[in-house]
Amino acid sequence: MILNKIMKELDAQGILITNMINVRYFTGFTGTTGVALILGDKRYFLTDFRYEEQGKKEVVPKGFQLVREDKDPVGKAGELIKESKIKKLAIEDGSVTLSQYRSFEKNFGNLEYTGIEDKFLKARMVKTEEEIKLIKEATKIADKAFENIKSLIKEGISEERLATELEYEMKKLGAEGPSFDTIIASNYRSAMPHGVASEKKLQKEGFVKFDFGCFYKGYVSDMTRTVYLGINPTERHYEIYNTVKEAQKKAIDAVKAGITTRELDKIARDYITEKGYGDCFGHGLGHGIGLEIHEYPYLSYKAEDLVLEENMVVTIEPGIYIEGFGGVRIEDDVVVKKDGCEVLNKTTKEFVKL
Ligand SMILES: [Mn+2]
Repeated sequence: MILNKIMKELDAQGILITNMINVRYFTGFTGTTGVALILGDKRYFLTDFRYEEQGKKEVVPKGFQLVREDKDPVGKAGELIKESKIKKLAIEDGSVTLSQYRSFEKNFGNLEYTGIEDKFLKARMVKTEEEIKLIKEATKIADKAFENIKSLIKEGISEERLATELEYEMKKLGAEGPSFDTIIASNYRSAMPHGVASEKKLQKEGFVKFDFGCFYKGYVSDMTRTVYLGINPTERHYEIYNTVKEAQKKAIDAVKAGITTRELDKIARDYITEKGYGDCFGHGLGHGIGLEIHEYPYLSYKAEDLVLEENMVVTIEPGIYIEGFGGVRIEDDVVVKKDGCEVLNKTTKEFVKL
């Protein structure tokens, strides 16, 4: 099992998992309060009265023993740790706060600590068939919701109202909610890569960029489409749009197990640079998705260069942004395969005029 392997690699005898995303990933627990504690070959899940029943159902099949502790989970973990006589405990160095760490030191006795977060993030990169199924469903919902609100994309409606309609559609289609603050950026605002929907009303003759997604059974989707509202796009609108579209296609065509994240980023970036827009593509090409909207691996010249493996799920989302004019981004979620990839989003990427 992966936890034992990681523990061995770190030369630790115990792992404390407090980040709820990792708790869910390793124990199956979907509630909001609980910690997992691995001590040698023993696996405990500590939670309170509210989650006793749900916790048992979820974590026992994953090999965890539920320990109910209503008052002091850290103190209880301390008792178990002291009994086990372990010497080195791995904790999530990327998410444990200083005050949590101080309370560990106070409650756990004399221990050596080591960080485990990076190994957890890497363990989560390659998805299981079950995880891929859920991400696919989340992607389907996003595609369908976008289709369902298309008739509302008109002059005069506010970005916020449109975002509300989109999120409502996703929920009606079975989503738990949006996977991040819905981005709808119209006209000059489309030049902002992360322009969260504002009270601005849509106006004619400009781009409208939609970047959105949903949670489905804990797993996310993330997609971006840019449409043109109006009837007279300029040459520049077409040029920018087609450059992004072609850059995205080149990157998608290159996705397969074995290529590295930086190689992929470079394919899209080189093309955009060749077309004269290199300075207008300031973010990475994409990122992993799963239980979180941004996960390893990051497809960026700024991030660690990692080799893509089969069944990683990543976004491919190049963009060009020109202040005062507008911007375009096109984003799909793809599953890495041995000799290529499966593109999950089905919404058209042609230049759409509405
Ligand atoms: Mn994204």
